[in-house]
Amino acid sequence: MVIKTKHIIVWTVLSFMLPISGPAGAEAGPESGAAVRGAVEIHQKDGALKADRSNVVVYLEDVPGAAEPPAGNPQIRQHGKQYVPEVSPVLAGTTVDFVNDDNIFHNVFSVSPAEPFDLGVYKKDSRKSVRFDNPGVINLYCNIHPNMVGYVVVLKNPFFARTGPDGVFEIAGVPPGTYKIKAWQRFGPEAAATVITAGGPVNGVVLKLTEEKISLSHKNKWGQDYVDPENDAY
Ligand SMILES: [Cu+2]
Repeated sequence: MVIKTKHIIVWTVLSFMLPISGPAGAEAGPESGAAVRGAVEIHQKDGALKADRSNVVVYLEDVPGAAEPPAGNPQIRQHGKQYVPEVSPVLAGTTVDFVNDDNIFHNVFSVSPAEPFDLGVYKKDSRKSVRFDNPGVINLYCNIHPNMVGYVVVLKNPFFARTGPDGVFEIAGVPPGTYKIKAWQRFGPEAAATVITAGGPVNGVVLKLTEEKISLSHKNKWGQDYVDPENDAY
């Protein structure tokens, strides 16, 4: 998670200086606190803004207090030879269920240092689970299908959001304080800014990401090239 200085913008907003905006009831957090809202921008190599700003994980780096993982396990489905969702931010300690929707066998493995694992090969309607205890980014691959690429982003607190295509985010229930807010993407370095809330909402945070790569090609679980990418025979 190396941050380049040129990608850092410091966006410091004293929340009491801003009018409250957004629909009533937007603060859906489990506890009292303020919403932090904004959007990400993705600047491509040619300088153009990327239209699809989905699957960016926006999170607050350090927030005091303990939090429990969700009671129900989040699911990542193997659907149409893709991981759905492709990007899953979770709180450390969360168990994720991997469910095979496809009428073919899939594997799930990761060689990421934070949580290396291999779930073996399993068939339609089967599920296997992994508990993610260590913060970090865990790349998900399938040893059969090289185009299956997913990510579990394990975070230290529950103050995070995943963007949709419009790049908009809202993190609810943030306690008063000064925080570093970061945006993680698949195709380049993170962006960061600082937010300050005195108890009211913070609006208009902009995190500017730079896209540096397109390819997500990778090796199989043995560290070798995939031999027959179209082999669905098993
Ligand atoms: Cu597969």
